[in-house]
Amino acid sequence: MNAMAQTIESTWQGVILQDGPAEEVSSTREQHLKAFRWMLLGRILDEKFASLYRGGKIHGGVFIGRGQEALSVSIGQLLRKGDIFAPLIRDLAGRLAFGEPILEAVRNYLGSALGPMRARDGNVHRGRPKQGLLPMISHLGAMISVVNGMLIGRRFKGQLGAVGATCIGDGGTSTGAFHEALNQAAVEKLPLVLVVANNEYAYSTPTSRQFACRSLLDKAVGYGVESHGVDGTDLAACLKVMAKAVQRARQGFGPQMVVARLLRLCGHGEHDDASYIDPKLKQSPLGRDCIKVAEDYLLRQNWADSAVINGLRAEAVQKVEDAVATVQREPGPDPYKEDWCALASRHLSDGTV
Ligand SMILES: Cc1ncc(C[n+]2csc(CCOP(=O)(O)OP(=O)(O)O)c2C)c(N)n1
Ligand SMILES: [Mg+2]
Repeated sequence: MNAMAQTIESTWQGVILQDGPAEEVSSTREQHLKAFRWMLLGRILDEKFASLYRGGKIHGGVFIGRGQEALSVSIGQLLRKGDIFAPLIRDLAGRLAFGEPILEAVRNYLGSALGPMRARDGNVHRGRPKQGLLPMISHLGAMISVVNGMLIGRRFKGQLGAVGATCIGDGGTSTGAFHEALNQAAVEKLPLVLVVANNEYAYSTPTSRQFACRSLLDKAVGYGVESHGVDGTDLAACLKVMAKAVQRARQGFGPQMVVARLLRLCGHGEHDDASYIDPKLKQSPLGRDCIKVAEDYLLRQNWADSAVINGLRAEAVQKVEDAVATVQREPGPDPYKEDWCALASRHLSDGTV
């Protein structure tokens, strides 16, 4: 096996939580290939969910991260085992990069009793808190204070060194929860990385109707928080900036806010045609597809050729097809097998998930 093939092979090894100081080796060929592979898998799985939704096989909403994979993967991949990750609705690619097995995602969407929430909750509402992957709270901004609380809890126990990361959109930065939590993180100097995806719209509301500051970076300045701007369509830039943010949080410089500019190349959810997005924005650099940008970069650097890229794409398609075929044969929930207690079934209430 030649060196390029070996690297590709190793990027497909094991779906486990990241280990080791990944942020110290940013910008390497291996890291880019690994990230690109998660981006592809996230995109293809998202597209599968969208198609299953249109076919009536998924109940509830489907919210995808098309156009935001570079940003999402950067944070997921740069966290380590022992860190905390609280993703938002467009972070399937980041979840996979952090270590969420593809089967967990498919089981939750298709309502398998073997899924992490045992079909008691759907779509993005899934996680493994014990492994640092928090189930998403829909109320925008609420996840930040949950991560703060976990980081403070670890500090009380003397467990230092972990970073907590969470993601939010431009619209979410207008909530009271966002401001209270950012202020608390700053005062407590918590190792928090707050990733803001400014995709120019909160549902159909443009940023001009959301905030009057020059840039969302200014919101961090107001609380004494270090902030970093990045082109969210550019994987190389995202990996570099995110590595710095994660490292500074881990080294004790307090919360870090990363603000990425990009567009979501889809509706708010699969029920939305996104017809309100300004065509001029779509044609601007913000409207670039981050997968295409990353692919061109890999080719330009001579880190992969088109055969390698096609191979990665074909493997991702196969993984998605296999996972869906497996889950479609699994049983749905059986309420008579649940061990009920107040407001929940026991495994959810005692935190064994
Ligand atoms: C506190 C709160 N208000 C309103 C909503 C309803 N809601 C869900 S997503 C969304 C838009 C979010 O926009 P943004 O934060 O920019 O993220 P994006 O969807 O663009 O990724 C809204 C208004 C909510 N979930 N929580
Ligand atoms: Mg938005």
